[in-house]
Amino acid sequence: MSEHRRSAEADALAREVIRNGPSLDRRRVFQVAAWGATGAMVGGPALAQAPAAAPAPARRILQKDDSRVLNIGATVRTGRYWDFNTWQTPVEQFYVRNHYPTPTVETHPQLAKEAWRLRIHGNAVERELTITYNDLLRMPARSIFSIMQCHGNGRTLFWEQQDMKDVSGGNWLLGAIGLAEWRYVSMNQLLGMVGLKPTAKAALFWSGVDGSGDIGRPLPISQLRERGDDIGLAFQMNGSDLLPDHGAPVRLIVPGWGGAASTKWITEIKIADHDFWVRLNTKGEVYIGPSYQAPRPGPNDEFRGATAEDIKGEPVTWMPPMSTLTVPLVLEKSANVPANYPLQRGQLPMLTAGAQTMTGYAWGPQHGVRDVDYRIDGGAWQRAQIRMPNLGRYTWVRFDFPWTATPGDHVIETRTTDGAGNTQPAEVPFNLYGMANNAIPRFRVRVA
Ligand SMILES: Nc1nc2c(c(=O)[nH]1)N[C@H]1C(S)=C(S)[C@@H](COP(=O)(O)O)O[C@H]1N2
Ligand SMILES: [Mo]
Repeated sequence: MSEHRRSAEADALAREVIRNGPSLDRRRVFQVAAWGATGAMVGGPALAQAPAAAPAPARRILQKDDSRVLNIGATVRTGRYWDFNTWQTPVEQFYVRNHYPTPTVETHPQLAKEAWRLRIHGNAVERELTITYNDLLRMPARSIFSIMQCHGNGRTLFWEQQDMKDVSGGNWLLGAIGLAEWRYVSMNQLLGMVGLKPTAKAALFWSGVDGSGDIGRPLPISQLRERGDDIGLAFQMNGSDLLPDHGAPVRLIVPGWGGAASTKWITEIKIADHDFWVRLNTKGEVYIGPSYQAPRPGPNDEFRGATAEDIKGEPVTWMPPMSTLTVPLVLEKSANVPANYPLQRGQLPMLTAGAQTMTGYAWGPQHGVRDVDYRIDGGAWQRAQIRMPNLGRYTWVRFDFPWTATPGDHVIETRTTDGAGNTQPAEVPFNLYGMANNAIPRFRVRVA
């Protein structure tokens, strides 16, 4: 029973975090919540005996509309980052990246909370486990503030700043990112229940629900060993149950890695003593180009919906340090200008002459943000003021700086340096799908 007491304590502490905000030492919460290794709740029957959670309050299910995001493709919506002014991104303003139409309970009854099942299995777990949505709600949950960001964020800079017309993909500008508070059950909790064998090499997180059922991504087991408290199964975003667009009822979150690792509508976790190759880590979301080397599969690796010939490039992982002003980028060379973009092709955003406060966002989830610099018209780099809150490496920071704008056209550049001293480069080498372009963005403005 002591495990259940500790779970209640973890929940009480989590509530305290939410009440008290950033000042509370979150690590304390995380330590208390990491109790899964004792494995008391193993298997279906034991779960069924666990004390029932309080019924969740009824929540209105919103289907996202396009009034506060920008439609850049049939199933793809970018955040209007030039309109952002909050630290936490409201769900209505959060980007959506779906390879296929959003599956809902109507189209996919297995996504109903009562029907949803997650199977954890494979030759590197001690005991296989299938859990229901209610089982998940009974487990100790954590809260984490983390950005979610598509690997393709910044792709536009390949076209606009580096003249790389061969780069293909959606025109995200710098809006394929948002920051949410995620409520989740950690992988450490789940791994404690299934028992991880020392032979474990990789874990495949699989949906199999949307589209042709080919979406999922593996993680090397080192990620789960190093960050098992941070990676987990999320069921709430900003305090409300997940929307269908964001993976309802349950999705994976892998803070800091590009969004493709964070499988939505998840139904299966397979943990094995070999690597996995699927569409998204062979030819789907990989670095393909002369500067990158395609990995070689091992003899016992498992292929699901992909073959060895499909392995075309390096799988993408951490997102590098990046920054943006809340100013729309000028679109001149991109193949298309999204409908409803606030600027026509080649048009510059207008600013009023005189004293301005320029605002922006900076992030670098592997090591956190150390400094943000800016420069005007190629002048000297100056330090921007970073504003609170700043809750650790997985969150972004807001920054600002004063600028006395003089009439005429100007170029403003912003640059993040992360905690390990990595700084945004002037240019990024070509890769076919335009992954992770963190080149220093150049914002052109017209002052009148
Ligand atoms: N099942 C499934 N999971 C998925 C995807 C998808 O199309 N299907 N898209 C991935 C990609 S590429 C990204 S960037 C994130 C986007 O998450 P969001 O739409 O909640 O912002 O989900 C990831 N998980
Ligand atoms: Mo993505």
